[in-house]
Order: sequence, then C-alpha cells, then structure tokens
Amino acid sequence: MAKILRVGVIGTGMIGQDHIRRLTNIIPNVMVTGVTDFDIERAKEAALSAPEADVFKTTEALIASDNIDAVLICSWGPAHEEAILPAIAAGKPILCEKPLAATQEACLRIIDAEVKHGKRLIQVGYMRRYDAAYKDMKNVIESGAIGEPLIFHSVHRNPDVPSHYTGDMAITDTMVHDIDVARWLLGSEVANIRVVGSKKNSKGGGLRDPLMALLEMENATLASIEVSVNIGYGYDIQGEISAENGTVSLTETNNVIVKRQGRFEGKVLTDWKLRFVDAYDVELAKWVDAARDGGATGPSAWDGYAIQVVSDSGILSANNGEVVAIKMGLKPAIYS
Ligand code: NAD
Ligand code: ISE
Repeated sequence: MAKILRVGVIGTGMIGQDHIRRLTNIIPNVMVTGVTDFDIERAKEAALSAPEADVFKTTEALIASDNIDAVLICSWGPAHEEAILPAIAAGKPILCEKPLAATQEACLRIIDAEVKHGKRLIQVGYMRRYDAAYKDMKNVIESGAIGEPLIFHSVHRNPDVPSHYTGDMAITDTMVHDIDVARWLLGSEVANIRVVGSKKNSKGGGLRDPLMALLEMENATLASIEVSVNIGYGYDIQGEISAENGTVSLTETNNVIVKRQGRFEGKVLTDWKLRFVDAYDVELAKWVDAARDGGATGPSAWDGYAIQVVSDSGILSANNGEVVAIKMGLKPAIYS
C-alpha cells in the first residue's frame, strides 16, 4: 500500500486553509494530521475541514509529534525561520510558503542548517514554476525555437491589498514572484537591480505604487518588472520573453471572448488563488511525492535566499534611487 504522508500545517490563514483543502480533497497519498496557529480558534476552525487533524498549541509541539512526517509552513514571513530550524533538526521535509524568511541573515541560517543536515529538506512556495503557461514559456525557450532569450518583461498587478500591506511589501511580498521567474526563465542570477516609483496611484494611500524594477542578470539579459497593487480592474499577470528570433508571451486566462453590440469583452480574474489554482495543486503534489521519500524538490532554500538578497537590494534601490549590486555568498553543493 502507498505510504501516506502525514502533514502538519503551521499557520491556518488564507493560504494555509486553501492548502489544507487541497491536501485533504485533491492530492493523493497525503493527509493533514496536525494544525497550529497563533490564533488557536482559527486553527480549530481549519481542523474542521481536515478530519484527521489534531490542533497543536505550539509550532514546537506540532513538529515534535510522532504523527507528523512533514510540515507545511503558511505563517507570516518573519515566523518562517522559527518553524524551519526545528523541522530541519527533526529531519522533517518542509514546504515553506514564500518568502523563505524575512532577512538574508535568516535565510543563511536556514541554508547552514540544511547543509549540515546533508541533503535538501526544503521546498519554497514559488508556485509560478508549476503554472502550465510559465512552463510552456520555459519549454519554448529551451527548445531554441526563438533563439537566445534577451529580455523578460513581467507585469504583476493586484486589484487591491489589505490594510496591513506596507510599502516594502510590493517588493518583499509581491515582486519576489517575478524575481523568481526572471531567474528561472533567463537561467541566471541577478547582477544588479534598480527600482523606481512612478506617479502614485491615488487609490494606494501612502504606498509607493506602482513600482518598476530593472534587473540586469549575470548572463547580460534583462528583466523589467511592473508591480501595481491597487490596479482595481483585476489580478493581472503578464509575461513576455523577447529573444533573438522571436518572442513568447503568456496569453489571457479567459477561455472565451464575447462579441456583441459592436464590442468585445472577456473576463479578468480578480484573485491570485484562482489565477494559480492549478499551479498550487501541482506544487503540493510534487512536494508530497518528494517528501514521502524524505527529500525535497523545486525551488530551494538557495532560491529563497537569492530572491531575498535581490528583494533587500530592491528596497535599498527604491529608497536611494541607485543601481544596487547583488552580493551573495557561495552556493553550497547540495543546491547544484
Ligand atoms: P494570513 O495572515 O491570512 O495567515 C497567516 C496565519 O499565520 C495567521 O492565521 C496567523 O495567525 C498565523 N501565524 C503568524 N505567525 C505565526 C506563528 N509564529 N505561529 C503560528 N501561526 C502564526 O496570511 P496568508 O496570506 O495566508 O500568508 C501566509 C504566508 O503565505 C505568507 O508568507 C505569504 O507571503 C504566503 N503567501 C503566498 C502566496 C503565494 O502565491 N505563494 C499567496 C498568499 C500568501
Ligand atoms: C501574495 O502574498 C502572493 O503571494 C500573491 O501571489 C501575490 O500576487 C500577491 O501580491 C501577494 O500579496
């Protein structure tokens, strides 16, 4: 009989609940056997949708439990390190939602612990790599059909953001996804970044919104990134690679266009959960497969660290108006 992975979920807010639903109802060979949250009432409520789940009072108790094989971390970024380090010490595979941690230093402590463990245990939740459209884009690039990629244009627009969303989060919470796909599609680390704010969207209160980033990659390609977080009309993700002999672009996500009364119209999604619903399913299924074998796949702690360094440098650039060079440590062998 197939081994069933027993997962403990830390943080049962928006994405924690969504992942519990997919682990419980969609993905095979896995069940949620534990949940915990600062807000214990929220954890209890989340446990109602996972029939085998116990509610743990603390992260430590959940990780230590014999009834938990692997952990899914869906708490806020600054709380990720305090969950990851004990999970590594316990040798339990981890899927950690982005960002890997809140600072470069925390990312390096995590990398040190994983390297000491001797093999990868961590997958970071950069789910765009599992999105069918981005995968098609990557396949076109790798096929050589459009020649060498030169520039990646990325557009990341949110209709609005919650009241706790701060200025830096446009980079630390939102742009990190585009930084991830830029590195992945262009096959290179980032050499430097410049971030500039445009005229402010009046719906954004005090936020510097929108922001434009220009990334020069180590292999001399470029990435441009627009992040707008009060665009109103929808959740709109666009991407295009301009290459030596052609281009490849993401298409609109609507299946149909309606033409009537001299006009045409189509639906624009409004929610990241819907835009990436299939990508999250694939991401978690791949994680479950790797974790059942005691390991990890996909975006690594190194990716999490590299993105954090670019994100920190992006904040610096947005504040001082300069091009900021990316300075990273050496990549340990377990991430090659
Ligand atoms: P949320 O505020 O809805 O939920 C976070 C939950 O974590 C809350 O219930 C909170 O009480 C709990 N929590 C915080 N610190 C904790 C701690 N130390 N111990 C236990 N519980 C703790 O937030 P969310 O939108 O679900 O985001 C959670 C994480 O997922 C963030 O890191 C976010 O960046 C990431 N996220 C990723 C995506 C994606 O597209 N991959 C989308 C949304 C959120
Ligand atoms: C959110 O945390 C996500 O990760 C979404 O994918 C992103 O589009 C959104 O801007 C973030 O706030």
